[in-house]
This record gives sequence, structure tokens and C-alpha cells, in this order.
Amino acid sequence: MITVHHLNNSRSQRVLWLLEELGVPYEVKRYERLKSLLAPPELKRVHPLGKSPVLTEGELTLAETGAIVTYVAETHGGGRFQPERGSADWWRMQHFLHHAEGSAMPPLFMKLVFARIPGQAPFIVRPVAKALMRGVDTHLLAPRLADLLDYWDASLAQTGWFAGPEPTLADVMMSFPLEAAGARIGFGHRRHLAAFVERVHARPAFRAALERGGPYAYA
Ligand SMILES: N[C@@H](CCC(=O)N[C@@H](CS)C(=O)NCC(=O)O)C(=O)O
Repeated sequence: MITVHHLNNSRSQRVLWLLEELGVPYEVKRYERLKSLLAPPELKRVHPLGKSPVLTEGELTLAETGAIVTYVAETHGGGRFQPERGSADWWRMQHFLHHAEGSAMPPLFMKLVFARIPGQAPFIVRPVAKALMRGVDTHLLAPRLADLLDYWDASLAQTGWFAGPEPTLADVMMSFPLEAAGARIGFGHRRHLAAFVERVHARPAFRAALERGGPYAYA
């Protein structure tokens, strides 16, 4: 039996969504974020990095969402949620499987961290910290994030999904960056992004995953 070690309000929600889509039985072991928003130390007993998600099944302990969703689809999916192997859509899916955590999440994470820095700084230097962070945001993050949002919007324009006419692992992986971007910066004029998030959230499997995972601020 698969166990998903799941942290509230986290990327881990994607794994539950995929398992619900595929109708694979699983158990959820829930962990609550600390006040600092970090994961509780118990997660380090499951995997040395102490992050979520982690999947365990039999002898296997697997971290990294991309590896986990690939494992689930390969071993329990019977070909579902993947385009034909080797096709152009399959390679597009591979691209987004890596892009989600490798290129999309880092600037979104930086955005979150930098926004919090002034509030953590000693009162006396807070205005300086605020001005510094505003500079970083304007010159470093905002242009990169705008490029990413434009790229995603264009990628969704044809079918509404990231890799072909049907939802795939690419959409599972990209759902979290899009939810996080919507919450942290907004989509502006890019209408395919909001439509994607709405389409994902309306799926019965996504609703079922929310019930299993508990509080999730992004849906
Ligand atoms: N690239 C990893 C990222 C894992 C990760 O950073 N997970 C976050 C949840 S959104 C976490 O566990 N944060 C708590 C912490 O860093 O202590 C993946 O996709 O699995």
C-alpha cells in the first residue's frame, strides 16, 4: 500500500490529486507545518531531507514530487496521465515535469521569502530592508516571473493542458506553481492561467484529494 507523507498547504497535494485520478488506494500520513512554516522534525525520520511529499511503498522511500508522480504513473497508472511514450507530447510532459520544480518554483519561493524579510528585520532597519527587497523584486524577480507567466499562458493556449489534449503528469506538476503564482503575484491579463487552475480545481478527483489532505490554502 502506498503511504503519502503529506504536509498541510504544500506541493504534496499534487500527489494526492494524481492518486485520486488513477483510483489507486493509498494512506495519508499528515504532518502540520511549524509556526516558522517549516516541516516538523518527524519528517526527517521518513527521509533525511525532512520535506514533503515523501512516498513509501514496501521497501521504497521516494522523495521529490516529480519522481513520485512518475513512479505512481509508471507502476500503478496503466498508461494513464501520460501521452504515448516518445511522442512530442510525451517529451513536452517530460519538459514540464522538470520545469515545475527546476525553473518555476525557485523564483516563486524567493518571492515568498523576500516578502517576509522586512517583517523579520529589527524595527530600526526595517525601512532599509523593505527598500532593498523592493529593489530585488523590481529588478530581479518581477521580470523573470513575468516571462514564466507568459510562457505558461502561451503553453496552455492550444488545448488548456500543458502536454497535449488530455491532462497528464505535466498538469499535475504545474498545478502547484500556478496556484502559488496566482496567490503571490496574480495572473494579470493571462486568461489561460486562471482557467487552468479553475479547471483543475473543478475535477472530482481534485476535490476528493482535498478531503484526504486537509486544509489547503490554494484551493
Ligand atoms: N522539490 C521538492 C521540494 C520539497 C519541498 O520543499 N517541500 C516543502 C513543501 S511545499 C516542504 O517540505 N517545506 C517544509 C520545509 O522546508 O521544512 C519536491 O518537489 O518534492
